[in-house]
This record gives sequence, structure tokens and C-alpha cells, in this order.
Amino acid sequence: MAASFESRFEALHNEHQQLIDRKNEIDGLGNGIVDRYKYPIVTAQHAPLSWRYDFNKETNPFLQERLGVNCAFNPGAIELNGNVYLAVRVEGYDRKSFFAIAESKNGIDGFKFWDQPVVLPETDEPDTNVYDMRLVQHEDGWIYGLFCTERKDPNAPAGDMSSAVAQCGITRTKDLKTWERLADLKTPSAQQRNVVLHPEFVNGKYAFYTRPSDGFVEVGSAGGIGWGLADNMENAVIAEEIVIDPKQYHTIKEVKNGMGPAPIKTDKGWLTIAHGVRNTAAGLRYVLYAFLAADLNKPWEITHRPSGHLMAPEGEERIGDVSNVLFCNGVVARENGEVFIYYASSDTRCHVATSSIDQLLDYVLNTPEDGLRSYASVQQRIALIERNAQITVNR
Ligand code: M1P
Repeated sequence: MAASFESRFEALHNEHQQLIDRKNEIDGLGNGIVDRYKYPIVTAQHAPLSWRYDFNKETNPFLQERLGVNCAFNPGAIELNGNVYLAVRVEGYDRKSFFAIAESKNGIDGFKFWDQPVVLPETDEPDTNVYDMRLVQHEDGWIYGLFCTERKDPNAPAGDMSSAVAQCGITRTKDLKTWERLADLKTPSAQQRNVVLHPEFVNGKYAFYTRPSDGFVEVGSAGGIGWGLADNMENAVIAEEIVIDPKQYHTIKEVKNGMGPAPIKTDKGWLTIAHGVRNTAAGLRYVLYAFLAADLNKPWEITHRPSGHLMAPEGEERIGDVSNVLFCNGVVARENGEVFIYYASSDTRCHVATSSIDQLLDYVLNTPEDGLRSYASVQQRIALIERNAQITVNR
């Protein structure tokens, strides 16, 4: 027999509260670059019960979930007054994503959604789906949210219910509560995803990292991380787009790649986390990688490209709605040098990994570039083994 409405109501609340109060802890020794954590920080179950259940006993006698939440992933991130705020991509059972702010005092646990999701105004051409917001505190004083807006492809053949057009939507706020919608970004490319605003003006203009694409899933002949400038944000137009980090044969980014969050400014240059995609017999595999643009005046010139991935899916991260995916569009670099990397696994849940500016700079400056051939990889490894043979470590 079903539990009484009241006892089920109480049990659901207790379970939800326990999830939010759960302390997180570092998982294992790590690799010296990042520490991973035992528990995801935000999941579908973190969505407030009032977003999902009708609490009225008259209209919902079985206390059924009325509007289920399928997953909570790909969060943008920002630190304000010492607290961490995530603009989480929340996806309902209806497959529509929306943004919702989750807040934590320490950035690693205790994340709690605000009472209501973000109400994102539409443009004259309504979005079918919005996702993957990158939050950037720009030096002009606004917090910008750049995200993907997806609409049905008007040129899709009759009966094709999948083809879509992805573009970069732009919104801005001062408090993460009231959002002003601006015109979508215009670029020379047919489609755009993973567009990120650089936090500073470059030559007096707004600077964007783009991901030019010919199609919705396949980037086609385009691809790579692009770069372009626009005169203003109200009607942002990039007239010229150059590729600064191309996809490359037999690497972790052979199919496509895209920016993660906006780069972190360090005294050694702009430090970036991105994602790379390769093909496998089991489908696409998304991993995180990092690079550095050493000249702070030339963020578009990448000078250091460590080979391989910074982070790849591990353990339960491998499994979800879209398995074998790590995706990162949020990072917080704290005043004290700590770095919180917010990432999602398999389009399902959000995690944090912690590191520091010093550790990440050490990684990008001292990890060799991809030699692009097995022979070159063996040479790199032998060089390491021979250097180690000269060293005695006291244990
Ligand atoms: O499913 C994996 C990711 O696929 C897309 O990323 P990209 O444009 O680089 O292929 C996005 O839909 C992203 O949200 C998703 O996590």
C-alpha cells in the first residue's frame, strides 16, 4: 500500500535535505594536477521538490512527481562575495534545458538551488532549447552569460525532426537574478556552439572565442576554437573569425573541440580549459584539455599545448545520458590561488575538481606537446625514464 501523503512528503524532504547537506571529500591521492571529489556536487535530485511535485493533496493524492528533472549538468560558474554560483543546465523530462542558479559557500559542497530557475527573456526568434552558459565578469561591469540557443533548422527536409541550428545567445546581469537578453551573436559561420567572451577588451573591442561549425553535430570543414572581435555587445557582430586551436588528426580533438570557460588570467599568461572530442567504436569521447597563451596582450596566440587530456571520464563519470563525456564550462580562480574546475560527466551530473594556479601552470608549461607519432611518444617517455634514473628519491 502507498505511504500516506504526509509520511511520503516528510520522507522526500528528509532525503532531499540529506543530499544537500552531504559533505564532500577528496577522492584518493590524485595526480598532482587536480583533485577529484567523491560525490557529484549537483544532480537532478538536487532540484527543489517544489519544482517537481504538486504538494496539494487534493490534486496530487499519490504525491507524484509532476514535472521530473532528468539531469543537471554543464554549469557556468562565478565567484561573488566569496560564494560560488553555478548557472546549471537543468533538463526536464521533456528534454528542454533551462538555467538555474545553485549557490555554495565553499564551492565543493552544500550547493543549493535558488527558489526559482532563471527566467531568460527570448528574442523575436524564440529559442527551442538553451544550454551551456559561460558566465563572465567583464571589465565593462556586466556579468555576461553566453549560451547555446538551438532552433529547428528551417531548411530541414520534410519529416526531419532532428536537424537544428545552434547559435550563441547573449544575456547579461548584475545580480544573477534579472537578466537582459541581447541579440544573438552574428559570425561568418553557419552554426556556433561553445562561444565564450574574453573578460577584457582587446584593442578596445569585445573579444570572443568561437567554434565555427558547418552543421549541428558535425563541425565539418570548419571546427577548432576560433577568435573574433566585435564593436559592442548589444548587437555583437564578428566580421572576421580565425581558428586559433584547430582540430587535429589522431589527437584527443580529432573530431572537434571547443572552449570551456573563459580563460584565467595569470602572471604567465591566459590559462584555458577546453574540451576535445575523438571518435571511438563506442561513439564520441569528450575529454578536457588545457593550454596557455603566454602573452597577456595576445590571448589568441596559443604558446603551450600539453599533449593529451587534463581530465577524462573515470568510474561512474563514464555513464549517463550521453556516456563517455566530460564537459567543462565553469571555473573559479580564487584570490588565494585555488582553482575550482566545475565539470559535468556524461551530460548527467555536475562535479568539482580542485587545483591551483601554480599546479595548472606547472602542468601547461612542463607537459610536452603531442609528438603526433608513436615513435615520438616513446622518445618522450624514454627521456623521462632516463632523467628519473639519475635521481634518488628518499622514501
Ligand atoms: O553531448 C556532449 C556535448 O555535446 C555538445 O558539445 P559540442 O558542441 O562540443 O559537441 C553540447 O551539446 C554539450 O552540451 C554536450 O555536453
